[in-house]
Amino acid sequence: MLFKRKRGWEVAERDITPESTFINRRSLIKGLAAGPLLLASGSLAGCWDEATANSAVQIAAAPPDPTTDLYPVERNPRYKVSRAITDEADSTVYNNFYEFGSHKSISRAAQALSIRPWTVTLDGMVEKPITIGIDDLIRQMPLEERVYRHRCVEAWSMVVPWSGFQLSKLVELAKPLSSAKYLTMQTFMDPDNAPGQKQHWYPWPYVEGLTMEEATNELAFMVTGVYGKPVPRQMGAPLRLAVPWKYGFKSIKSIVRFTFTDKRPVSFWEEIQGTEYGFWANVNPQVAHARWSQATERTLSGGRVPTQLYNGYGEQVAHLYKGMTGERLFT
Ligand SMILES: Nc1nc2c(c(=O)[nH]1)N[C@H]1C(S)=C(S)[C@@H](COP(=O)(O)O)O[C@H]1N2
Ligand SMILES: [Mo]
Repeated sequence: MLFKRKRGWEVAERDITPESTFINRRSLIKGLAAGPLLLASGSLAGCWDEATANSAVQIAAAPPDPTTDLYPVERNPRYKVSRAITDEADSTVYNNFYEFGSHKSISRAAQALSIRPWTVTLDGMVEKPITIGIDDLIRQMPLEERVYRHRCVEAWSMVVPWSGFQLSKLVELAKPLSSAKYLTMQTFMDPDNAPGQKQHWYPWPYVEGLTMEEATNELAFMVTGVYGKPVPRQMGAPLRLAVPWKYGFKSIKSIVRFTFTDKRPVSFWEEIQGTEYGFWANVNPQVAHARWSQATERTLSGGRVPTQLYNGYGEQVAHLYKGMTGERLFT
């Protein structure tokens, strides 16, 4: 995510690093041995936290994921993409997860995230608030695989075989009141293990939101796995959202709380730079970001392709926005 804030003391060079730096960094990472190179790429981009994140974090041998036996799950043929699925080796080492650093090479650092025990709270405007253990939740949901496009606002994209369940199933479990208009989602808060959360100029914890109509749309998907296995930490274990018609920052990772409300939430990036990252954030190639075009996207497999309105999902979601005026639907 690229943004600019004018606070002198921050000198946030890492935050305005052009994406070309990331591209160079990735090709470097692919071409050379990983360890020393990650350090080198850190200094390349001037990212103080990358060097620390990738060298200092001691990763204890993680216990096996208790949901491993559930995968692979059956692919739902309704959700397929004409482009090839992105290699796991590419999509699992190029991530946005600011809790572990404001750059793409957080996959090692993210292994410090403890994903058990993990509870999920459903509260706010509901019949009765519920707190449920993640394994109880996952095991009672109808799991399926869906191949979705993913389009980051920074104009890179991938095609991912997510496993999980439709968000509408979790909404049914929560039993929201009819007065609820929005669903707010919140990421864990654990600065000791997620060093990015010590960067106090960010409005932690990461928060995102959808309207109830969006949350109950068939495409809104809760991710618990990917590539036929439990979802890895860097991709948002143990529970992450996928809303493929919106820019990637809406797809919040490692969720601990779902709150039903009648007030539109201000999401993490909207709070940081609302003029560039709005609430709706629907993909549209004709509406440029304040600082770059959204007409095309660089795929993680290599090459550029045209970006599609609603990221190619207009048939399922365009009706949600019909006749809405006075809203910035596409930024
Ligand atoms: N909690 C949290 N969720 C997050 C982010 C983040 O920094 N923190 N980054 C977002 C952005 S900008 C994108 S593009 C996707 C990236 O998902 P991926 O790393 O699995 O590709 O996660 C989104 N969800
Ligand atoms: Mo993103």
